[in-house]
Amino acid sequence: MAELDFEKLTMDPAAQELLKKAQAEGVETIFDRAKAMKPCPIGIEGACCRICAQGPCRVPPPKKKEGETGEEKKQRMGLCGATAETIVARNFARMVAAGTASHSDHARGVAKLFIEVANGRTQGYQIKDVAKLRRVAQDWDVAITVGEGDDAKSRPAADIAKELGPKVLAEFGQQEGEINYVRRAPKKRQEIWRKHGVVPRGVDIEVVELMHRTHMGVDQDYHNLIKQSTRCALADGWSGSMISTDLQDIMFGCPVPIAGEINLGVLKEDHVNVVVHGHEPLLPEMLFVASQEPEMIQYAQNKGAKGIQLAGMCCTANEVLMRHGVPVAGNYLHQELAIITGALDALVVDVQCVMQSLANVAKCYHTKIITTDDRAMMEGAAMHIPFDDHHALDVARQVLRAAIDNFPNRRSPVLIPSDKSPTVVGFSSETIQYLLGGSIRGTYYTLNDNVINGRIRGVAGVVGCNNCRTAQDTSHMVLIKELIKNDVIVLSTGCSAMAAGKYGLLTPEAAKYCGPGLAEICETVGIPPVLHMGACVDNSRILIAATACVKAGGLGTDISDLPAAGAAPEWMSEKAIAIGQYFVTSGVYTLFGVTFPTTGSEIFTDYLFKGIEEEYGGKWDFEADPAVMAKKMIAHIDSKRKALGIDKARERVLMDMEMRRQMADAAAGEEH
Ligand code: NFS
Ligand code: SF4
Repeated sequence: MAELDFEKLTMDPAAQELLKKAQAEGVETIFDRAKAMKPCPIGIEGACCRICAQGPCRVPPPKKKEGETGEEKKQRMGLCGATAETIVARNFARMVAAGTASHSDHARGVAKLFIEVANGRTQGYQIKDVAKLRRVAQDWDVAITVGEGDDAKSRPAADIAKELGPKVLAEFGQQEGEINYVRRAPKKRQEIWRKHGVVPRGVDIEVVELMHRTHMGVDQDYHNLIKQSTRCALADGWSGSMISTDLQDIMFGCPVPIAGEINLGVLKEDHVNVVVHGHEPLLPEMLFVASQEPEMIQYAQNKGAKGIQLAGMCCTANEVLMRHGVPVAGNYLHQELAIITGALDALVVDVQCVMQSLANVAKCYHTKIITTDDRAMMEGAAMHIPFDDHHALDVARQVLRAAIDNFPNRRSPVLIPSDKSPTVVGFSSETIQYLLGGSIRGTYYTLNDNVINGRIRGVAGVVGCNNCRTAQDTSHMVLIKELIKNDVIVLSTGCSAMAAGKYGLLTPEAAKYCGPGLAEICETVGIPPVLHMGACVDNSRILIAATACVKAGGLGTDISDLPAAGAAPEWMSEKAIAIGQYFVTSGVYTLFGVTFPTTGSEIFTDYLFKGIEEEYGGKWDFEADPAVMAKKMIAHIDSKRKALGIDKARERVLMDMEMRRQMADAAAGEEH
């Protein structure tokens, strides 16, 4: 194994410590493989087509900047004549389709569970948030009262849920019309989508049509292809993902502020350590319940452990953290490292972002990899215990018992890094409304007011993955710190939110990193400058929050008017591309880091970076340097402030604050 330069691979001291252990023990990780295998230079630009067996066809970029002859252009075609534009747009479209499919298949499972819960056919689940059930039901035209006029009474929750469930599930197979939540968007946004013919009809149909149109010899006009990519991505953000968030909140509880801890230091040497990893919170909800049962704890004690430490990883972690305060063991690049601690008794996985190398790493330690979803099996996993909603609690108990049984099998030296940070999470759009809303002039009023007066310069969504091609967490941290230093409040989800947590940015004390305006808000309201809004499906919460800002007034009439921007500085998954596309076409300037998958076609990339803005008011951008990325986002925020005519207010308020500070300093000086 080649030597690794740990500091360059990750800024996380816990990860560095465990990578050293892995090297000493001869255990290979993604970091070793990334060093040994460089990405394909043509594939990285999206310019390789392998959708038929005449290829793969590679379309390299033009050799000359200008004056390319027809003959030269022809050489840059696939065998069938597909141009760089078509090939790149098709590859991009397929990423959108896969990302949308992932979020939506998750959502479908949630909707099916919801129906079972409504009918009382499950074990362990219930309708926890009746208030949210009633709000969501109204959005689906499901009655929440019975009787007329003065006799009207509240309708029982189970009755509402029984009618709501099938209505929501039907949206996946809906063939015509419009997805329901389009009406949640600002009016102007709805008009833009209708004008361009991109309002999704249903969830599944948009994925299927997009896959058809990217088949060999179908849609060969990049603009027409991106149009369907947009319709598909909007079905992700405004339907699939939004449905997951809503129904999960109803069943498991809408998040409210709660304390937690994050990083590998949450594992405990003398406890049975169980990490839940993946994306769907259905089974983890029951694992949480089972892990607290006295019989289960007794069972662990009988095997010589002090208790059971349940922790999360990736988006599953976000789900159980923000609802129950279950600690987080880490983000995406921590999954192999958790095993390398030698203290992980079971790694329980479901779907998405689960590396196949886990089985290999686990061979060197005692960790049992337990797969739990029939859609996601893994060769070499220790066992498969399938989730079953009718006996979910029993399944959870079975999983925990398997983990406990494995506790006495620990062998290699155990190393649990001491690193862990406290966090405050649970900022659903409802929580933000409660904390930064106003009772008189409508929701989100206080937030808007502070954006208008300039204490808050703007709002940034910083989301997405880790990517082993760039130092773990570094870009997230540089970007977020620069934003909050400039009074930009950050909304975060996914592995990015976990990165923020690891370095202390999810606590109100992080106000010390903020500019004076944002610091004042954080101190007055008692919130962190980075609001953890959940898993990646919960990016839908950011759409709702943005819409609420528009509706509260004073910041324009559409999402694209807001002084806001989005970024995924360390993205890697197809889901991130689907998310990016629905943010852009919902009106948000969205920047990605690391690499950009369309640079193989200048024309197509130009469209994403410029032309698309004329149609949707949002656009893509690529920036590998997180400090420059922050500058670009702030410049965009400032241009939106100027367009709204609120650029001067900020100068005034900051001057006021500076004056107040000087007065305070002077007063303090006199006292001494
Ligand atoms: Ni989002 Fe969450 Fe993480 Fe990326 Fe994967 S866990 S769904 S895809 S890697 S942020
Ligand atoms: Fe080559 Fe065309 Fe087949 Fe793609 S579809 S692999 S460009 S021949």
